[in-house]
Amino acid sequence: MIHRLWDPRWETADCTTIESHQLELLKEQVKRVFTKLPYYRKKMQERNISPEDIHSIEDLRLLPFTTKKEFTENYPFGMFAVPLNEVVRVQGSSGTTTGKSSIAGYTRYDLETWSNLCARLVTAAGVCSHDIAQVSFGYGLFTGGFGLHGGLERVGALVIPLSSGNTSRQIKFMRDFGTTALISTPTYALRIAEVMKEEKVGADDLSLNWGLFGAEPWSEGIRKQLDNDLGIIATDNYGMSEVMGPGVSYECLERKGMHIAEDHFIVEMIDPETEEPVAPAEVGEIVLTTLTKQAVPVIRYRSRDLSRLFTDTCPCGRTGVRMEKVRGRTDDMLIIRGVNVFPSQIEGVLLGIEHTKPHYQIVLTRHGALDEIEVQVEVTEGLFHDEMRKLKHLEEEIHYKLKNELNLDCRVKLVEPKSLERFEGKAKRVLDLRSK
Ligand code: DLL
Repeated sequence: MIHRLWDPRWETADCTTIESHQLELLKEQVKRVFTKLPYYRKKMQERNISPEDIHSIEDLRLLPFTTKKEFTENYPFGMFAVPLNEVVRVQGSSGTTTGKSSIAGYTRYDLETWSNLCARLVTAAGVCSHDIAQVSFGYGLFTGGFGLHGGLERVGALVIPLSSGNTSRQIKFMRDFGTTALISTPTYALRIAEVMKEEKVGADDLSLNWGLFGAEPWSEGIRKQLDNDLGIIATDNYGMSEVMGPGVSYECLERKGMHIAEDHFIVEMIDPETEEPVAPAEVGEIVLTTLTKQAVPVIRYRSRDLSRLFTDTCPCGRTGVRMEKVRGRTDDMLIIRGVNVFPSQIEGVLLGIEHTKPHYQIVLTRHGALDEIEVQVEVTEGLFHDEMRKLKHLEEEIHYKLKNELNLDCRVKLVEPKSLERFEGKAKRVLDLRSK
C-alpha cells in the first residue's frame, strides 16, 4: 500500500522534537490565555497558578480543565482571545446538550492552520489532486462541511460542495461527475448505500475509492458494510468544534487508529470520575489542549469522548500517538436499572446478527420506579415477509445476545424495513421518554 504524507516534517517528527515544540508553544499559549481570557485567568488564580509555573509538559496537570459549560456561559464570544475584527469566521456545534452552541472563532491564521490539518487528514485517507471529492457533510455552522472542504481544496482535489440531503441527487452526481471520494457522517453514507440499492446502482456503477467518515462513533461492523456496499476504503477522522473541528486526529489507509496532530494539540487521557491520568493504553476521556489556535485557544478541554491511546509504530511512517476509534461519550452512557450501557455496545451486538439492518433505535421509558429499555431493530425485507416463527426466533436471538453483552433484559421489537428515521448528519439513536 502506498502511503502519502502531507506534512512529513511534523507527521514523522521524533518524540523529542515534538515534546520540545509542544513545551515552547504551551508556555506561550498559557501566557496568552492568562492575559486575554478573564474566565481562565480567574480559574488559574483560584488555583494559585501563574504562567511561570509551567516548566514541563507534565506541569499541564496543574492547570484547570475547560468544559462545554464555559462555552455556554461565555456564549457567544467570551471565549475569544483576539478582538472581533481579527476573527474572520465562526463555526459551532449543534448545541444539543446545552441548547446553546459552542461558538468557535477563527482568525485568518487559524483557517490556514485548519485547512493544513484537514489536508493531512484527506491525504492520509488516500485523497490527492487527481480525486473528485463529494462533500456530503452539512455546510453551515457545523465544522464538517467547511473544514473538509478547506483540506480538499488545499490538496488540489476537485471539490463538489453538495452538503447533505437529497440522496438521489447525491447518487446522480456521483455517477455524472465520477466522484472518487465521499465525505460524510458514516450514518449518512449508510443511507446513501441504502438508496443506491433501491435505485439499483451498484458500487461498480460508480468510481468511488475513498470514504472519509467522522463526526460520530461508528463500529468496525459499519466500516465493513460501507467498504463493501460502496467499494471504498473507509477511514475515520475525529475532532470537535471547541478545539478546531475535523483535523485533530485521522486514520491512514492502515486503519489502525487515528494519528493525532501533536504539533498542534496535546492529548491527555483521564479518568472521568477522578480526573487523574489513566495508565498507558487504558480507556479514558480525551482531554485536548490547543497549541496554535489564536481566536479560541483552549487549555485541557474535556471532550467527554472515551478512547485509548497507543504509540506502537504504524507502517505508514507517521510517528507519535494514535487514538483508538471513539467508543462513545461519557454523557451517552445510559444507566438502566443500575447497569451502565453504551449505545455502541448495542450496535456491536446487532451488527453481528444475520437478517438485521444497521438501523436501530433505543427507546427508554419508566414504569413506576423501573426503567425499561426497548431496542427496535429493522429486519431485512426477505425475513419480514417470512414466517412468524423465524421472526420470533430472531427476536429471541437478539434478546439473548443483548443480555449476554449488557447483563440486562432489553425488550426487543423487530420493525419493518425502512420504518425507522434516517439521518443526513449525525444519528440520534436514543429516544429517552423517561422524564416525560
Ligand atoms: O463533529 C467535528 C467533525 C466534523 C469531526 C467532521 C470529524 C468530521 P462537533 O459537532 O463539535 O464537531 O462534535 C464533536 O462529535 O466530541 C465526538 O463526540 C463526536 N465525534 C467527532 N468525530 C468523531 C469520530 C465535529 N470520528 C463531537 N468518532 C466529539 C466518534 C466523533 N465520535
